[in-house]
Amino acid sequence: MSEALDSLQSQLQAQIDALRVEAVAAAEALERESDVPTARARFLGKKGAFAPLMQSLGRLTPAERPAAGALINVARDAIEAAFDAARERLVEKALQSALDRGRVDVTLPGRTVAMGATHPVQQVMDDLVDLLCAFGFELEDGPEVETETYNFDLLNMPASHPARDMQDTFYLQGGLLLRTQTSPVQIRTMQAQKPPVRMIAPGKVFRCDADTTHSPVFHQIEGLWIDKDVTMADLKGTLTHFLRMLYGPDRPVRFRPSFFPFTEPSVELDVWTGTRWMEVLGAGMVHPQVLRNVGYDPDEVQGFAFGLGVDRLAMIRYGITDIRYLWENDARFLRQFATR
Ligand code: FA5
Repeated sequence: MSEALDSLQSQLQAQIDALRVEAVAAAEALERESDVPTARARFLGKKGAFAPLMQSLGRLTPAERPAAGALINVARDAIEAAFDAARERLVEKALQSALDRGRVDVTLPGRTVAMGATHPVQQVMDDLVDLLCAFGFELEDGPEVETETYNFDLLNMPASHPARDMQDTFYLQGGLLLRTQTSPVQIRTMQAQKPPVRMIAPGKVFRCDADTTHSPVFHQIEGLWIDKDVTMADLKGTLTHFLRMLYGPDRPVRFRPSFFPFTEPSVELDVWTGTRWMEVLGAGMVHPQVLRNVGYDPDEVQGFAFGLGVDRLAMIRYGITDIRYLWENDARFLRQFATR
């Protein structure tokens, strides 16, 4: 090797070493992973510090080039490794600081979460439904927003019928209303099924009504049993048995004759609260006109229907004197009925 080449090589070597030291120091000084690519490009990128060195290779003879090229490659590899190490270190550091920020002290006492409980009306509703299902009634459902046809007309209460005034109705636009009773589900079920039918339909109903035993939103369970030879005795037996299961055999109950356009004869049932009689349900033998309205033949089938006032049954069970307590959402009141 000539002296000139020697000096060119050692000059190149010195440059490479200087760059390498600078690059490794720069990699080690980095503090964020996101800064790694820019710093790396400053040395190894197309326009980085190594680019002129690569170009200078062109000024060497073919014989000189391999050794010089190898020097550059070794340095580049070392720098590449320094930036890889920096990336790894910074990723680890970011992870550690995220973990430190989110550190959980497992020795601290837990925060208690206030537990809700089933509302007393829902508890009674659930019990009633269970009991009635055990009697063989099947669950049905219907809309809370109804048409006049289902809420009234098909239940034998045409527009002119004075019985419509028995239930103060919340009317909506477009001929719709909030159902005043669960009885429309009777109609919907009979329209959809052939007899025999034995169904219950629990749900919310709405009336413009408010005092100690009347709430504007309350709950009913409709019951319907249609078959070839269902009689008034079945009605009385079923409902008496049902109330005995609920309140025990000693609770006084009484049937009173009543009137509903969709049943004939009709009755109401009162339960003794301890201080007074409380009306809890309306019932009766399904009116032949209602059977005809759904395409049933009243000479072939008959049956009974009932509509239970669930909130009133809850008042009796828990000795609540004013229905409005049930809906004021006072936690001190509701907590008394928590079962868990
Ligand atoms: C009816 O709603 C009839 N659909 C029941 C029926 C069904 C009769 C099938 C015959 C055959 P009534 O308006 O009486 O009837 O209401 C039934 C029960 O709901 C009442 O006995 C009472 O316990 C309860 N109830 C009525 N209005 C309210 C109210 N505003 N707040 C709480 N409970 C009420």
